[in-house]
Amino acid sequence: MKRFTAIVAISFSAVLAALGAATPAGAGGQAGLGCSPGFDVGAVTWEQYVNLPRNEAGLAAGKYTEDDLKSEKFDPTDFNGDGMICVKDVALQVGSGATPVWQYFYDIADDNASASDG
Ligand SMILES: [Ca+2]
Repeated sequence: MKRFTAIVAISFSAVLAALGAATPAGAGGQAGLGCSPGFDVGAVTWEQYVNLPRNEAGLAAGKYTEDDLKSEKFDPTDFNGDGMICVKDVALQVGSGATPVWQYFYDIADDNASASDG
């Protein structure tokens, strides 16, 4: 039983570490796993994606559900099926004059999309 708790704790801190590494503050060097330069948040897993601030805000505001995010956003974007997508914080980039909808959304694209030539 104690082992299970330890594993959960390790997983949680790994997610936090990954999220920290993906914040714009650390941007510059890491383009992520095959993400285009504009995708400042980088490549994220579903766990990271659903916990991003704007998605959390959208969930809290009832703009969509976790199922919506998974079935309408994450899954259809993950073309190569590796469980990672690239995220761009549009509202952050266009500033406060942004179309309000971006308050609760990110622009997303598959990582390493050019590898889909199989
Ligand atoms: Ca992918």
